[in-house]
Amino acid sequence: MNRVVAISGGIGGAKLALGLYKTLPPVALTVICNTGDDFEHLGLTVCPDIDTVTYTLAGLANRTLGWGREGETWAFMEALKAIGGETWFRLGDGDLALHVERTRRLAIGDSLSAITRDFARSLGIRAAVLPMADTHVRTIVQTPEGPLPFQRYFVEQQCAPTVTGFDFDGADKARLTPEVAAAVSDPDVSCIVICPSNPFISIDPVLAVPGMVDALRAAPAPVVAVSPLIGGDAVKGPTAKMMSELGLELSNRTIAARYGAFLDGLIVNPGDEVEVDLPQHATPTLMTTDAEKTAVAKEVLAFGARLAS
Ligand code: FO1
Repeated sequence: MNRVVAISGGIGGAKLALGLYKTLPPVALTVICNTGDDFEHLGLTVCPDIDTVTYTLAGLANRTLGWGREGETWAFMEALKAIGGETWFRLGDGDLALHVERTRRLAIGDSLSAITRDFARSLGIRAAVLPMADTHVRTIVQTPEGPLPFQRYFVEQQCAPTVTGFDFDGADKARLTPEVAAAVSDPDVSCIVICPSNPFISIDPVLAVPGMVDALRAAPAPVVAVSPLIGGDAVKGPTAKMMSELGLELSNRTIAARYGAFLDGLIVNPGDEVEVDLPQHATPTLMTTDAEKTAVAKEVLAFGARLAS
């Protein structure tokens, strides 16, 4: 069986992961998720990108917010607010159950990989959902006013501060998990897909895990990135704002250069082609409907097959 590996952040990446999941035999997909957004909040371990991918593949994702669960209730947050608790980061009641159980299992020594696998199975997911690492990696956003933990920057401050750089605390001590290492080096994998996630805060933390870039460079399968830019802008989120604040050109040249060490091909939205020294394929990459998600997935798989042959 031809397996496919996707490397994903949260909302944008999960859309392509869902397209791949619906296109492939479900057990053929492995999604490696960013954990740089993870943090400890209200005594709980929060793993937004793992959970967004899990809820999306399980058909449970909140269609309006993109994160959390559809049909969520918020009694916990209302009760927390009434007693003066922290409410800047919202956990819905159903989502809270997952957080309590994950935190309980981490406390008894279970690995994040095992917990993520078990939750995915319980929710009926047949693909493999993997955290990029089992130890803490925490994205820190550097701003002129000082460093900000990722969710303080992203949710509490709504990405308003100017970004001057990023640190991935703990990345130097992280190790590729056996599952991640096996997936990337698997000779039965026909394509490794870098999802259209934010390169700085969703993909770079994964690449910061020691050994990841080398593993991608040595991978038997072609590595294909889907650009997060459409019409020279990001569909959603702070990708374009970060690029301009970091003094980078707002084009796919920047995306290609970012992944240049291991990239075999780049998929861009029509009109966003750039002169780069690697194969490029233009196809509409906006993924609002499920049909668009599977259409992009099919283009990615066909492009990957062309690169492999
Ligand atoms: N994003 C928000 O904008 N506000 C929130 O209150 C919020 C809560 C939240 C809870 C659980 C979860 O898994 C994700 C949550 N997100 C929230 C999304 C999250 O901050 C971002 O999507 C990612 O970290 C960026 O990929």
